[in-house]
Amino acid sequence: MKITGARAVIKALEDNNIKYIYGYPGGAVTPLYDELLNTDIEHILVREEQSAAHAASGHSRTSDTVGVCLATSGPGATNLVTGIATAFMDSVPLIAITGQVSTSMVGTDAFQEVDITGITLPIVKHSYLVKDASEIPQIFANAFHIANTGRKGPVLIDIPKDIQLTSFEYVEPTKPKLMGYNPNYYPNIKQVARIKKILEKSKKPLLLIGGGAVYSKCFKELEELFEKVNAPILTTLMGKSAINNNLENYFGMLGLHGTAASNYAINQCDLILSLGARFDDRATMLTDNFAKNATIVHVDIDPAELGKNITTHYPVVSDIKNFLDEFNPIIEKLDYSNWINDIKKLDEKYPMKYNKENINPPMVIDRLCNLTKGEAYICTEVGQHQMFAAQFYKFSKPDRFVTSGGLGTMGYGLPAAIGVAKANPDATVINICGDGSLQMNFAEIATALEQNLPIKLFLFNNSSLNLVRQLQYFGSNKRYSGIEFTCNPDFCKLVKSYPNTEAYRIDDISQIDDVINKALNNGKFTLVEVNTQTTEIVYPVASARLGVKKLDYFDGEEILY
Ligand SMILES: Cc1ncc(C[n+]2csc(CCOP(=O)(O)OP(=O)(O)O)c2C)c(N)n1
Repeated sequence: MKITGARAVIKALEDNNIKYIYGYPGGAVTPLYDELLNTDIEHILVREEQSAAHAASGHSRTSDTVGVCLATSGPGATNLVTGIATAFMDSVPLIAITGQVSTSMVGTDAFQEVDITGITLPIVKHSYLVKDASEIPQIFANAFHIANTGRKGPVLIDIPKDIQLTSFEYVEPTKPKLMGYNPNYYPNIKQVARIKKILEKSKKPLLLIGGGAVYSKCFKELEELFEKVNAPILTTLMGKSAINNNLENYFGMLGLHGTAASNYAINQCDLILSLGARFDDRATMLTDNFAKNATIVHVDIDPAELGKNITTHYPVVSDIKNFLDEFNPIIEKLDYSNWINDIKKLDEKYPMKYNKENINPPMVIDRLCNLTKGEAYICTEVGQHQMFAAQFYKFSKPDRFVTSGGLGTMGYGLPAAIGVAKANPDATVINICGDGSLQMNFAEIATALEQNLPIKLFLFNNSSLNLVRQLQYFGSNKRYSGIEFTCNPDFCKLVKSYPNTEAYRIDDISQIDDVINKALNNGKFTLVEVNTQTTEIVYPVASARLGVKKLDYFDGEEILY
């Protein structure tokens, strides 16, 4: 059977159960767009290519399918770059397809030509420039395999226009077998036994859960571990939705904006059992002062992570679920009540809190968490609102937190929410945003409406890039520079200018519950705007100079560990 390159691309997507593709057309992908008319795969036309990558990322993170985005050559491809880097940093499986100028023109500075495989080299797991149409079936089979195995990540496939039009004799791809690519999913049993012994010897262990545990889908296995090992639990930002945040032993997020209790625990513990956390600098802060008294057991699917940022005493290469499948059955019940009580006391002395007199983001997020029972999908942009969401939304179900943790990409939340809502049509999908971030990609409101997605935007409007203001407050002696917006739109009117939307403003504490309930139940795309103060600070803040050894707590209080 002879088929064209473009048909082969669509067939490869069909064969991989792809139902949606997020994209934006252009001259170098017209054959692919023509082929999209002959398939059941639904194309979702975004308003800018970056959003196609973010939407595909949101889809991927909250479903069993790999997100796919499509852009034309040149500016279309470069607009994808931020989205690809965002996915790379958070280990999100993604297939990014770009059109390229025709083969004979590659390298001639042709119209809309850009070397996208070169540009993206450091931010993809792998990339392909297709040189022969007959390679397409195998390239796609390999690309899906690479994106969705081992430590997951984005794969870029750049396809010249003439190759999309070329016909070739179709041959089924073989099962991917890639030289030098053999991700290891299973732990060495001897190592698992050794870690059991190390844990049993420890007096003050703590369990640190990272994003790798979310991707490993080991919610149940983690609960089994927590039932057996009564030790304190911490998470990274990315690990928050790997566990039920209401567990009694869970002391919150560690690091820069982590709880006082978790940073205390890091200082005091004698063992960290890290499951899928990569010791990012926001979590460890200054590594010289990080967990100085602790033996570090680091379980990660990516061998390159082990010992990368901090000295690892016991590295284990494994998928987290597979590690727990071996570890849980051999572990006896272990109880560290004294150690837990120690941390609890500190937690009671220095709890997470917010001002109860004036309306503020933590107060609204706390209510939102209550009214959604911690079960909503929470997407975020990047800024203070993101940190408040991480601190105050207590997730009770797995895989619900969709945030750009690694790259910290403003403009991520709304398009990601579109992907989440497409992948989970009956779920409540909320994007928590600041006015700076929302304005980066707010044109995607139209995409959400075209798709009939009743996403809820919770906008904390301070007419300012307030997380940067906070950095300048602490780091630049309160010399504020380049952070103020003096011409913001009336966001409610803006959203209402689209058909079939709702917009509410919360001005007073007494309105919070009522407005949240209305927003959650109206079945429409909705904006809830809360005007907040620029004086808002995300507390606690770990010291840039001393890391987790010193914390600026609320009301100017300092905690030294
Ligand atoms: C694309 C991008 N540009 C710049 C930054 C740097 N940055 C981090 S937070 C922030 C301010 C965010 O402002 P806003 O979205 O209004 O949220 P707020 O902090 O006010 O809650 C900026 C500019 C970034 N993270 N991403």
